[in-house]
Amino acid sequence: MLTIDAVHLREINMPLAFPFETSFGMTTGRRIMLVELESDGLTAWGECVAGEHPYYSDETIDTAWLMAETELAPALLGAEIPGGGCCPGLFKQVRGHRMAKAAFENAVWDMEAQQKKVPLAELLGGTRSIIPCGVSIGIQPSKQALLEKIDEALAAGYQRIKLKCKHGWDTKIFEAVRGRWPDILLSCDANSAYRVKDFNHIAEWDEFKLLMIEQPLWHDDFYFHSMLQKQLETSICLDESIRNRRDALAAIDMESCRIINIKVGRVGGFSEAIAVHNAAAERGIPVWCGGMLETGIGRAHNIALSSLQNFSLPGDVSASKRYWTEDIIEPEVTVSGKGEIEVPDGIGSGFTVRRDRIEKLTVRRQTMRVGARVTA
Ligand code: OSB
Ligand code: MG
Repeated sequence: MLTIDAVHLREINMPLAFPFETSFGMTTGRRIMLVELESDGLTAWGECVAGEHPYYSDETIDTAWLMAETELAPALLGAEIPGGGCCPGLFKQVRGHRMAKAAFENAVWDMEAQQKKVPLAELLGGTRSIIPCGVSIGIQPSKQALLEKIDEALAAGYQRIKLKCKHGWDTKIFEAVRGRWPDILLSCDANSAYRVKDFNHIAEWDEFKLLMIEQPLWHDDFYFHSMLQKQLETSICLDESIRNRRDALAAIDMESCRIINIKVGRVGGFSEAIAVHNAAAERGIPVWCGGMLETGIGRAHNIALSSLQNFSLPGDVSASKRYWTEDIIEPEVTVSGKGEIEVPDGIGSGFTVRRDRIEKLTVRRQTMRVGARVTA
């Protein structure tokens, strides 16, 4: 059994090593909420992947902070629970706010792994000792700049290249990339940039033999994706639309996609991520682990999740140095020349959190304890 004695919330501000542009906007630095839990002398961390603006999902770091403070920390503090699997129950009265919930739930799983002295990956049911890695390459200032980025990623060994796309940065770009690299695993991610009038335009991409087209239409849609999938040879992969296991079942049944991107924050924590993974596995739908420009804390959790068997396609979980000049964990996440990350076999996440570095990056903090609340 675990009892959470204290919750520490922090906001850290971290500049990205390289700007990241998607169809919904440009990110140059991140404001990130971290959750640190204390239980019986142990400490565990969780990262909230909500962005600064509600452009990818309706949550932001500020809504997550509010929910953490007013609902989630009070629900968790003092509760006596066996582990992370109990969090969905504790939080069930709160509708939505899945990224905020995931930051807490994932920290509790991490704590449980430490208490049981097992690797987090093993606790989650993972079986893979190495995970295949891809990269997500943002929209670049020029085609030449993009080709250079791809060159670098391939030279580093990454197994799949995903191109962010939007109107004006799609067909011509795919043509140039395919012209230069006819055989690489290539995919694209539109983050909902297209509409029904674009179906014929998207169908032209079949000639590029993309591994998948990620979330071409509305962020909350299954029906029109199903209409589009009927007109494509290329597989659709859903990201934004899949909030939970039931969404995955609906999307699979309606043939809205043939591949699912699982982001543990988007689905509300490890319990639901495992449920989506299992539902997809039972129906022969491969999944891969998405990324949200995480620090090492979220990245370590993504690695543990990616060790589950049906994470069979290369994910967006890549090396720390692609995002940060200096990460907040030790060792930093590295990718081998074969484009693989080793799943740590140490206790817990297998990484150490660098408190000194976090301290320097912290711009806001709050501590809550059972029966008392202290603002620092
Ligand atoms: O749609 O997968 C996405 C980043 C922020 C928001 C949404 C997405 C992304 C990425 C980056 O593609 C993945 C990563 O490298 O972390
Ligand atoms: Mg995506």
